[in-house]
Amino acid sequence: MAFTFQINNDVVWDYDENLLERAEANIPELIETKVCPTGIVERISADQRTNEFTLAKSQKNILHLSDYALGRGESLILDLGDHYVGHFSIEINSVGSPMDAPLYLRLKFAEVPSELYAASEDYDGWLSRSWIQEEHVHLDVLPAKLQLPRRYSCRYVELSVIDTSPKWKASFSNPLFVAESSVSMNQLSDSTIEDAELKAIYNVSVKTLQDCMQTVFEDGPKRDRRLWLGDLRLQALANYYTFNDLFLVKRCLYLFGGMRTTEGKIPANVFTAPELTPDDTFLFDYSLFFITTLYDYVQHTSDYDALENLYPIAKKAIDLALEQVDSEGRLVLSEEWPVFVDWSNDFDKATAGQAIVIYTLKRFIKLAEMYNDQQHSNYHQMLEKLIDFSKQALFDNKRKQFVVEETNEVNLASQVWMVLAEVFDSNKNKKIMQETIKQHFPITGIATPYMYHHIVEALFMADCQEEAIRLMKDYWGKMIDLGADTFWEAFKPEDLDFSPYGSPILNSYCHAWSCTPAYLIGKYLLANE
Ligand code: RAM
Repeated sequence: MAFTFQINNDVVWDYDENLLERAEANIPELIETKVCPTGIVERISADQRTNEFTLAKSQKNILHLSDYALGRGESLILDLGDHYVGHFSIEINSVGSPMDAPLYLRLKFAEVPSELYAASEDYDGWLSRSWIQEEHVHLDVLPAKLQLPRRYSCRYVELSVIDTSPKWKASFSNPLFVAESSVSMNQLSDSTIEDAELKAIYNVSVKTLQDCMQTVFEDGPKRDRRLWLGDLRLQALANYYTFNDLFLVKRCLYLFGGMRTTEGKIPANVFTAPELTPDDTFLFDYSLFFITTLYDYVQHTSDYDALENLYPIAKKAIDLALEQVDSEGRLVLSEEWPVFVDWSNDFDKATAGQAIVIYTLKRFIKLAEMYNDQQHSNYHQMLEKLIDFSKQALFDNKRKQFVVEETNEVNLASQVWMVLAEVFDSNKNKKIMQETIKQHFPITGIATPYMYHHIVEALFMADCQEEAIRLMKDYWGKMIDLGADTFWEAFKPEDLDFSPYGSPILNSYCHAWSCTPAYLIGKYLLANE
C-alpha cells in the first residue's frame, strides 16, 4: 500500500473553532528579502553534458542585461545564485522600430536545471501539469513592468520570447525576486561543524527548511505547497535545532487539531487558502504523527497549554489506531487507511507499520502521564502486547531480522522502524542494524530522503555512528555534488532521473522531509560536543 489519490467524499468534518482561532493567532509575518540575479547561464548541449543538473555560465554579463534584446525564438536564463521562494518582476521595453505587434513571452521558473532541460509540453505524468512553473504572457504596450502574481520556488528564471515582430525586439532590465520566508538566517547561532562535507550538508538542510517555512511548514514551496503531517514532524525537529520558531509549530499543530473527522481521524494534510480546509486524504502513519509531533513539541517547549488543548485529540487518534490492533497484538491495516512509510511500493509495509504504532504509543503514554490521565494503564497493556507480538511473531532469530508475518519478507524499513521504536534494547538494536548493513547496503530502490532519514536515525540510535555519517554523506552529499542548493523530494543515487510522477519537471527540489540532516547533525553530533 502506498500513496495514491484518495477521494473520500463521505467524510464528515469536525471543525473546532477554538483551536483554529489559536492556529490563526500564530500566523507569522513573512520576512521579505530583495534578490537580484547574479548571472546569466546557458543550457549545455546533450552531447556535452553528463547529467541534467548543470548549466554553463554565459558570456553575457548580467550588468548589461538590457543590451541583449531578444526577438522571435530567442531566450536567456537568469541565475539568482541560490534557491529562493517569492515573487518576480522585470521591466521590459521595445527596441527598434515602433512596436507593431504584442510581445508574447514565456517565463519558466526552475529549482534545478533539469526542469529547464525537460520540455513542459512532453509531460504526461499522473500529477497535474499545472504545477509546472511556467507562464505565457502577452504585453500589448511597452515599456511595462511585468509583476507576476504567482509565488515561485526557483533559482533560475528563463525568459523566452515567443514572438515580437521583425521590426523590433524586447529588452529586459531590473529583474527582481522578492524572497519570502517566516524565518531569517540571522536567527541562527553559529554552528561549529568542522567536517567540511557535513557542514555543507547542514547548510543546505537549513536553507531547505527556511524556504519551506512560510505561513505553515510547507512540504514543498513548488509543490504541493501545503502542510503534510509526516513532513511537519520532521521539519519541527529540524527547526528545534536551527531557527527554533515555536509559533509556527504551534500553529500547525492547532491546524491539525482543529480539523479532524467526526470519529477523530486526523487528515494527512490541510490547506490554508482560500480558507482552512482539511484534505480528504488519510494515511495511517501520518495520523499517528500528530501525537509524536505534539510530544516532541511539549518536550521541547513545556507548553502545557497546548498539551491541555490538544491531548484529547491525540487520545482519540491513538484510540482509533489501536482499534486496528487485534487480540494478539498484531496491527491489521486496511486499504482505506494505508500506511505510507515510503513512496516505494516494492516492499511490504506491515511490520514497519506495527513499529510506528509502538513508537507512537510510547510517546502517547508520556503525554498521558504529563496530562495526568488516570486511564493510562490500558495503554501500557496494549504496548506490551504489541511489543510481545513483534518479538515473538515478527523477529526471526536465525536471520537476526524482522520479517513480514504473511510472507516472511525481510526489508529495510521493518528493521529501521523496529529499531526506532526500541522494541529491543540497545545491544540487540546494534546487532540488528549491523545485520541490516550486511543484508541491505548499499541501499537500492529507495527514492525518498524521508526513508533515508529514518535509516540514518536508526543507525545513530543503534550506536553505528560511523555508518550513519557515511550514509548521510553518500546520500545528501551526492545531491550537493550534483549542485543542490536545497534538498530534493525524491533522489535515487542509482537513477538520477527518477521521479515518482513520471517526469522530473514535477518533482519538488526543495522539500520538507529532506531537511533533516540539520536535526541529525544537531542531535547526534553537535549535542555531544
Ligand atoms: C507527496 C509529498 C508530501 C508527502 C506525501 C505523502 O505528495 O511529497 O510531502 O508527505 O507525498
